[in-house]
Amino acid sequence: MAAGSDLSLLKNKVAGARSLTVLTGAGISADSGVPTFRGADGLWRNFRAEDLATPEAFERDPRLVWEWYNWRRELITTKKPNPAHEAVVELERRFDRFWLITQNVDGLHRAAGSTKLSEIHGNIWMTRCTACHRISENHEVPIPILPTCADCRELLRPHIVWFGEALFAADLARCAEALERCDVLLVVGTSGLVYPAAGFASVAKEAGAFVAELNLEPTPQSGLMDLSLQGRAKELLPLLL
Ligand code: BJW
Ligand code: ZN
Repeated sequence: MAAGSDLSLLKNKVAGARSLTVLTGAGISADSGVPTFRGADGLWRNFRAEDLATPEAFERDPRLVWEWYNWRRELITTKKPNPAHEAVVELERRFDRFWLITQNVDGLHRAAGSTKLSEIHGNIWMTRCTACHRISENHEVPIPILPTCADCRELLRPHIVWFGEALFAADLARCAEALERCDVLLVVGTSGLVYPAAGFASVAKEAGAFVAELNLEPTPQSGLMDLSLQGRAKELLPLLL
């Protein structure tokens, strides 16, 4: 658990901020029972990213990739937002200038009530047409394999940013603005290994923000943080309110 003095320092920084940005990763949803990617029980322990989470994998075997996403949908549909997601909603309510950047595709931030957010790696409850690029919400569990577009009948893919794919330019622009203008950046439950999100803490710090990490364990990014709190997101985040 975090040292009390660090906690009260961060609480003061948050209370004194005019603009707050929060960056979240799989660790915030771990407290809801959603598996992370790189931990001891992480998804990449049992599945190879290159077989499932790349455009090449989908081209090679769309059925296999959709089966994996159906399995993830089944798992996530049973999960609910936890007190950490709820604390983020409360932070959004308290700040006029607030932005949430999440790498999570599970939709739990939206389910909790967050509205000012960029889901930079997409959303597992959305599909995108491989031909006409139409994006649609779809909550079917399981989704019938192979799903096709209601408009043009071509193959649908998950609306997810896979390895080697560029993030959406509009999301990146929105994130850059939120990182450059914030007084405080909270980095919650991410290993800080996947770019471009792994570079976001440096962007905010170089722009003058106070940058704090909330994570179960130290990460490769801990050294650049102004403060690193160790503990569960669902316990730490509510303490900042
Ligand atoms: C807790 C907790 C609790 C646990 N409380 N904390 C070499 C090869 C190929 C690619 C690259 C390469 N080198 C660099 C790249 C680029 C690549 C990259 O960064 N790779 C690195 C891994 C090396 N990045 C990309 O490819 C990105 N695109 C890109 O760069 O495009 C460039 C481009 C420009 C122009 C044209 C074309 C291209 C895209 C990255 C997309 C990432 N997508 C994924 C998977 C999607 C599949 C899916 O989910 O369905 O997104 S990867 C996966 O990692 C997922 C996550 O969002 C992302 C980040 O993971 P996260 O959230 O940090 O989770 P974990 O598991 O790593 O960490 C959990 C943390 O929580 C841990 O620290 C725990 O301690 C903590 N924790 N319980 C608090 N209770
Ligand atoms: Zn279409």
